[in-house]
Amino acid sequence: MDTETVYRCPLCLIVLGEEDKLERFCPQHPKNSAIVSFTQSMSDGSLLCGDRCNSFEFIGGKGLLYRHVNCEYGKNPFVVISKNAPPKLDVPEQFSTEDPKDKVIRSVRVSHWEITALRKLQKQVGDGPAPQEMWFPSALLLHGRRLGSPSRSVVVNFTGAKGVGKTFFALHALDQKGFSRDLRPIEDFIYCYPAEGAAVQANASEFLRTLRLRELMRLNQLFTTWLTPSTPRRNLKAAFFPPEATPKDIQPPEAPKSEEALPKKVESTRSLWAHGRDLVRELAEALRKGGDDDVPTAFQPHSNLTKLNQYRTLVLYDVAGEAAEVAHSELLEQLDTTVDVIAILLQATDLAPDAAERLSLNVAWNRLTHVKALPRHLRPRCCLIVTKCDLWPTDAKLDRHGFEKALSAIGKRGGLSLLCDEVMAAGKDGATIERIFFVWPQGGVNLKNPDPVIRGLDDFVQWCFS
Ligand SMILES: Nc1nc2c(ncn2[C@@H]2O[C@H](COP(=O)(O)OP(=O)(O)OP(=O)(O)O)[C@@H](O)[C@H]2O)c(=O)[nH]1
Ligand SMILES: [Mg+2]
Ligand SMILES: [Zn+2]
Ligand SMILES: [Zn+2]
Repeated sequence: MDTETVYRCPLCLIVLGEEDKLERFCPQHPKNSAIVSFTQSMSDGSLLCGDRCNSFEFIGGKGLLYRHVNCEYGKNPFVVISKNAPPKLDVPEQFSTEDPKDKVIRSVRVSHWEITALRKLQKQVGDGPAPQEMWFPSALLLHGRRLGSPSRSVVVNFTGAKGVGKTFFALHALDQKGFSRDLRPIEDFIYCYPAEGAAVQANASEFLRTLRLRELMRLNQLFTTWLTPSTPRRNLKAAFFPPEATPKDIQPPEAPKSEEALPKKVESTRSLWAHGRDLVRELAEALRKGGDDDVPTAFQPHSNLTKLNQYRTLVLYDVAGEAAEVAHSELLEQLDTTVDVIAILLQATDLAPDAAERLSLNVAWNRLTHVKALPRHLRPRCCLIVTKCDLWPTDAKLDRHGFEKALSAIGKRGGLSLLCDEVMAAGKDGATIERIFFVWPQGGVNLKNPDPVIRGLDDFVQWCFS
């Protein structure tokens, strides 16, 4: 195996090593479950269900699941722990919640595949003690190389002030209809980290509510009324994309329509070229050294573990605004050095000449200073996402240049002027911000348009995988 390849648990983000164990559960062969040592599984394929079982190819009802034994953060929100009884898995089919439209408490059924899979697990555990960790699809086992080179799994930290649109954008990144070009997700996985000390019911219903949101989107129904401010924690939203990029996927975007003029993006072709160049270099280096062991992973026949990683996965940590609004957040500091990309969101409406407060700009500046202060070798790639561009509030053009103009018109002093400097430098050598994306739902958010295309989403996702 390529020594640079590392595998990480998607829920706690630690690099899996000798002491770590995973349990696998195959819904097609529930009796075949086993706890396997991670290192051992590299050589004997014990992380797969069996020679003839293809559950590793699926995400969803038929797909192989793992849990990271003793995972520090990834606990199952449906496990009830009581004093005198063993931990019990209790996955409801429905939950009660206030309907945001008429404010009446209703019972809502959730039929996302995760609930079906967890109920199957519940049946399997029966009266025995339930493991306390959360299960995740085998394809979500993070696979990457240490050196931030192009990877098939990209972990993004989404942060920004409250209400800036993190959850809205993250949810659309899981939805095929949010995209306008060929690269579209084929499945998704959602997880809400249970709040410490909170009642099981509260954690479970937050999780069910998020799954319900996703379901409404899939059904093309209005879901924005269901968006609630998140509790100050992270949520995980993962989108799975088809295995290989076809050349069509990585074409530069079509020229924007005049009223939506955005800077021409040549980034995706550039990075594709850079990726190819890196692979050729690696291969040349390996051939020069000689010996099969040195052949880079991309050229090796599929080992049992690489079988699992056919999908490209985009993992979005959607961190509630409160965490970003304080000067120091332990949660963010931990995430900042373990993710591949830090995406800082700010909202276009804060650019209005008469905006009452510009919280999202101040938070973005605060976040940027933290990213800048990280040691080089620990610093993830960083981008800025300008949300709510359907509500673009200034006369300046909706493009990079107009954004710079609008920013400098409102803030010449203090933090805002420093934010301006960072924005001006974006994309240049050594700059903190690598790219700026402008995003908005085409046609705005309204009842007639519950599931719009999200402008800028394709570019963002392609950049993440580049
Ligand atoms: N018009 C418009 N509204 C948006 C857009 N993005 C989000 N919204 C709305 O803004 C509100 C807040 O969005 P959220 O995604 O919940 O914000 P958040 O950043 O997750 O907020 P917290 O979870 O509280 O930190 C919702 O009512 C969304 O419908 C956008 O691009 N355009
Ligand atoms: Mg949110
Ligand atoms: Zn199986
Ligand atoms: Zn873990």
